[in-house]
Amino acid sequence: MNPSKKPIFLTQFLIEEQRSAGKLQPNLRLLLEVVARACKRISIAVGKGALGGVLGDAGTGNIQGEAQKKLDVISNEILLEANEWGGHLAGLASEEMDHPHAIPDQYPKGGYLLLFDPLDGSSNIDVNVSVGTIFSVLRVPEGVTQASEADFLQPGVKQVAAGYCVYGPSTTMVLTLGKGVHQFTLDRELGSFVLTQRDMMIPEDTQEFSINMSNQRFWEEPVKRYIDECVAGKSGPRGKDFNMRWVASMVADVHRIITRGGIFMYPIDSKTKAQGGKLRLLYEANPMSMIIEQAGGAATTGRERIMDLQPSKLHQRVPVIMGSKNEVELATQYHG
Ligand code: AFP
Repeated sequence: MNPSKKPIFLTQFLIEEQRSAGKLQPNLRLLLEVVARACKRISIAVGKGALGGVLGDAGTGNIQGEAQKKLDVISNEILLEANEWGGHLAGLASEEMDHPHAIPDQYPKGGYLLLFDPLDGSSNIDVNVSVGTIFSVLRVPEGVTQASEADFLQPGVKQVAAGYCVYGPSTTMVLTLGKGVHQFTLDRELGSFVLTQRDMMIPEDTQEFSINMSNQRFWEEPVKRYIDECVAGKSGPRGKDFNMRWVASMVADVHRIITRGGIFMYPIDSKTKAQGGKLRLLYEANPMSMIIEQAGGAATTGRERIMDLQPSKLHQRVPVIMGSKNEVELATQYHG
């Protein structure tokens, strides 16, 4: 951001998007503002750390059999509470809930569906490493007021907006409405998101890969080949040295890639094959794929474009390879 220029707040940005040829529907604008407000509350809760008494396990598990952290549960509740009454939604779905959350009877229903991972990377909370919120917005099928699970099973290409928030040294929100990717930074004193980068673009080439190397022995041949060639560096077939980074919060790894390029991989392996992969399609892979593609990158399962997949269940998992276009294409090409 140019400090001599007047800041553009998220509200102003969204109103301008709405005005320019009616690109953004008023109800979608309201939805995004409400999500942003919820993220500010999550950011405050995360930022208090041990002082807020919010660290540690909640003592419960989610549908994926993963232990829930207190902040997973708190973040989920913040997003539900913020969004259920506004009249812009016909349903919400979350990583932390087995089934979609119905809009309570007393509130009006709207034309959108909101899906989210309320606190991605939550195993990093207790060690004070970046975590984040990922969200995806779909249109509710025509004629539906109270959405059922089947209404959420739409391919990623149907998303009307997607975004994530990283709760790191600063809180940043990255948003796409289907035309470019924009970054907002939370001004903590003002309590407002300020536009800090318009039209983010991922470099097409990179020398940085991101994968959990401890899974190496479980990988399929194409992934082994791709990573072996990166690791071989200058003297290998790629003829250049590669660096490696793995935060283990997808939001943080993808944010780095959007900022300076790279390839992020959570491929299918023999450990996760039975469940279809590690990461969730509807509220992790799809929104991140939309953002990555809108920023000029690519996102595949290794075999197909992620956003073309027809989901078959709410908590479906998929293999994920995303980031700098030329690297994703090469890794995908190795899958034959
Ligand atoms: P948690 O939210 O349970 O910490 O999972 C985070 C995540 O889904 C994704 O954000 C990371 O990229 C990935 O898992 C890390 O997985 P590994 O722990 O297997 O490296």
